[in-house]
This record gives sequence, C-alpha cells and structure tokens, in this order.
Amino acid sequence: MDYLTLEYNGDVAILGLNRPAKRNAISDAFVEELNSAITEIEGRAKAAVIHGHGPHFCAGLDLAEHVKKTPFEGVQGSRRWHEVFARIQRGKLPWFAALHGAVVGGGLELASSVHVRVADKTAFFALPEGQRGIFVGGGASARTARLMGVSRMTDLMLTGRSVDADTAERWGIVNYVAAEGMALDEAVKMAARAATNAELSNYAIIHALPRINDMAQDDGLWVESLISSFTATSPEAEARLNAFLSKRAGKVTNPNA
Ligand code: 1HE
Repeated sequence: MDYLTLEYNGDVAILGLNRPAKRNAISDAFVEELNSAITEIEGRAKAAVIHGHGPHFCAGLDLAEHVKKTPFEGVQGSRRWHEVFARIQRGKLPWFAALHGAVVGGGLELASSVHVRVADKTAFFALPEGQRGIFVGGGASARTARLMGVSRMTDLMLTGRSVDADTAERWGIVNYVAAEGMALDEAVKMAARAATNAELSNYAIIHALPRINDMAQDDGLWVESLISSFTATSPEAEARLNAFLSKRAGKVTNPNA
C-alpha cells in the first residue's frame, strides 16, 4: 500500500493515513486504496481505528490534483468520496478515529464518517473550503453539520477559523479529548471493547441510530421496536442475557466508584 498502513491488534484493525510529506492529503488513488483497505478490514476485524502518520491527521483533499480537474471530474470525485466514506459510516464494523494536528477539510469529513472520535490536545479543526474557492465535497454538509450543527459549520466556513480540541469536544465534533500523543492508544482501547459486543448489536447501533435520528419520531419508535425484538431473539443475545442472570457477565460500572 502506498498511502496507508494496516496492522491488527487482536480483532481491531489499525489503519494509518501514510502520506506525511503531503500532510496525508487525499488524492484519487488514496481514496481507492482506502476502499480496498475497508474490504480487507471487514473480512478480518470486528472494529477499526483510523489515524494519521506524521504531524497531522489529514490536510483534506489533494489540492494539487484537484486544481487540474474539470467541474465534471470534480463531481465524480466527490461522489466517490461519498461512496467510500459511506462504507465506513454504514459498513459492517464500528470505526474509531484518533485525531491529532490538522483535521481539516476532507480530513474532517473522513473523521466525521467514523462512529467515535478521540482527539489529542494538539488537534485543530477547520473547513477552509471557502478560502480555497470551493465547497465541501466529502460529506461535511451531511455528516459534519449533524455533529456540530449548521450554525457552527457556517461560522467555520465563512470565517475560515480553526477550533481546538476542547472546543471540538464542546461542539460535538469529537467524543473525547486525550493527552498529547495518547489519542491512538485511547481509540484502540475503545475499539477493543466495542469488538467484544455482539456483532449484531454493533451493526444495529451504527445503522439504526443515524437513520432513526433522521426519521419522524413515531416512525423511529416503530423501527426501534422491530430492531429491538430482532436482536433480542438472536442466540447470542440469549447466551449473553443468561450469562448476566447467572452472574457470569460483568455489571455496569459506576464511573465515580
Ligand atoms: C498539500 C495539502 C493539500 C499540505 N493538498 N498538498 N485543505 C487545506 O486547504 C489545508 C491545506 N494545508 C494546510 O493548511 C497546511 O499544509 C497544514 C496546516 C495542514 C499543515 O501545515 P504544515 O506547515 O505542517 O505543512 P505545509 O508546509 O503547509 O505542507 C507540507 C507539504 O504538504 C507541502 O508540499 P511541499 O511539496 O511544498 O512540501 C504542501 O503543499 C503539502 N500539502 N496540504 C495538497 N491539502 C472532497 S472535498 C474536500 C475539500 C477539502 O478538503 S478543501 C481543504 C483542503
């Protein structure tokens, strides 16, 4: 692989963006490699973590490649990002991101397609598309706007400002802030825990929650009841429920204990 590293820690795939000289800027070939890596990971892992090599997570779209494209090539490129990132957001596995340094433009769009984001203290977030004379094209208007809200995203895009990790956590862009250099460790630990959940539950969590969030409430409740009964009647659910009832499974812990 030219642009990625891939290793496994038990059931967790650890996928590294590996074009540090260009700040992990994403070219067409990079997107295709990501697509192939997702296929491989889905065949082997139960959870995955994405992170960036070098000083930054990702500088977004490869602007040197983009500047040479026609408008139609640009649309096709954007649609390909949508297809490949959708395989992360609505694929087989829970995905976690470990973020540091610049998480900007398409880098933030990639991070927005995973399910749980951990940023270290060095991370900063921006959508500089307006300053570059373009618009978001890797899913930010649909995904990132749902994380931070349209008003905050409009502000980021119009002003071109960056926000730090603590602000990103307050805005809902990231779920956790870790000490400098610790985001990957934390994300791998969380992914390893998620990998021990029932596969069907993880699948329902990543597929049903965002869809139900987009539905009318009454429709969402109806869909929830069907998924709830479907998952509960699986043999794995029966085994896990009986394990708890016979005191063979862990209890829920008090975070302050
Ligand atoms: C790049 C890119 C890139 C760096 N495409 N080559 N994204 C942006 O507008 C962000 C543009 N990048 C930056 O603002 C900075 O590079 C960073 C803050 C991310 C990092 O700064 P720094 O000082 O660590 O690195 P650098 O010196 O700016 O860049 C190192 C090299 O990476 C340099 O190339 P070199 O040959 O001169 O060494 C840069 O040109 C190159 N580089 N970023 C191409 N993005 C599907 S739609 C998505 C729309 C978007 O993502 S728009 C936002 C694009």
